[in-house]
Amino acid sequence: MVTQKIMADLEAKHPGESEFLQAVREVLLSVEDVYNQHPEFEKNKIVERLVEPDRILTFRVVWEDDKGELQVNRGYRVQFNNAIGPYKGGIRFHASVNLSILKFLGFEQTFKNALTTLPMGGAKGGSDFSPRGKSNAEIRRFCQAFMLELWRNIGPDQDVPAGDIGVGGREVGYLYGMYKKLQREHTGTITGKGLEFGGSILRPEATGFGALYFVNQMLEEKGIDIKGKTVAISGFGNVAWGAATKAVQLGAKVVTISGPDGYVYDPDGISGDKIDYMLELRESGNDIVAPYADKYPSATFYPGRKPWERKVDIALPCATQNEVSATDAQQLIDNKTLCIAEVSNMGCTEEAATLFLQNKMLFAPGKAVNAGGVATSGLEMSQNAMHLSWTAAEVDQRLHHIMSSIHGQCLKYGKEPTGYINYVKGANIAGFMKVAKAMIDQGPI
Ligand code: 2IT
Repeated sequence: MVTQKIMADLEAKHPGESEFLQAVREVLLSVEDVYNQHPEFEKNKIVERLVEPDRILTFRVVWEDDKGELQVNRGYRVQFNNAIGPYKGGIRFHASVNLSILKFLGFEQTFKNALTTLPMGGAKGGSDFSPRGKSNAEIRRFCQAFMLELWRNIGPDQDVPAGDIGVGGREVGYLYGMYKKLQREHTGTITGKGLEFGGSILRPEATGFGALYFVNQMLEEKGIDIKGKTVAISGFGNVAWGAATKAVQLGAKVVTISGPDGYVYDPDGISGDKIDYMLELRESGNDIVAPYADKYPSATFYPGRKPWERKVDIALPCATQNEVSATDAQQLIDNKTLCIAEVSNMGCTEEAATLFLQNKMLFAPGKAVNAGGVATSGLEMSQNAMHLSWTAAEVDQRLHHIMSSIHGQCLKYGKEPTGYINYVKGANIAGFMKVAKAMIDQGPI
């Protein structure tokens, strides 16, 4: 494989799909050596096939706002690759959603899901609908209208959506309710459901919990104890909340959270009712974090700034893609940050990730760190298929096991002769090998 040639072709074919091209480039650069050692990959055109989604659905979503006016949005589902299992991946509702973002997410999801050890293919969907400032009734009408189109293309063995940015428990409930009404079957198609109707007990906190289990292993590998370490978290959504909860449980001290409006620094630590307050902030629907500093006098709000300027031991981007720039990365390096783990998908720009690797930082990519979310979705699928529900302890134990396995795969493929663990390379090669082998074994389809 000549990465440059493949990338040039892709760039010509998809100009402007910058996030998708970024995600592909990162994977191809990581797997290039392994690819060249396996002539069967080239022979089977694995990369050429992998970068082309199985199919992309786009559709119109018409809904009525509270003023009685009709609104029109665009809905998508990118069914990226089902070589190892049914399509699986979240739905994102955010004004920024476009095909480039959903293709990057679907591509990443394919490898992430492969890492989980569970049989799930990769997909992603969503809409440019912005939940910000919308009433509950508007959200409900939008979710129902979205599902009115999507339902024919999903199913328990076909494609199982879930939440992502802008899609939490409430939205999953509305989406699933409509799906069930149209399909007339209670198959559990969509994960992140309420506990009363087939949800898995740990799904809301799973992404954050899994991320901290992974971070803990990264630190342990270096002989570092997480207890007493300071943590900068960005975002204040479901993922940030789960990460903060588990960080505190493990004895670390979380000192920041952030929103599109800026970040709050709380040197006393964000724990207990302060973590619960994050949920309240989110539920207000205003998408701002500033009120935290009004409620808790120990905190200061820094408008328009990012938490990476704080000197901390551990940095956890938990908000969205490309939220850590090269400048932020340099700051984190200069601050001698012990560990940077992407909890958001592709939380670092290409330049930032390169800087971390060049400086031999303890750095891990989203597809490994945040895989606990989709893994627990996979466990929800298993429970639904078996018509039973596991206890929190059972789910947590499986989540632990899965995160350890992902860490082990990163070590296997990412440990360099110098002893440095390149988690980016490790995760990409491990995920790629599994998907590539499945594709070859199933023939050129
Ligand atoms: O990025 C992700 O892994 C998710 N949004 C979760 C996907 C899922 O199917 O649970």
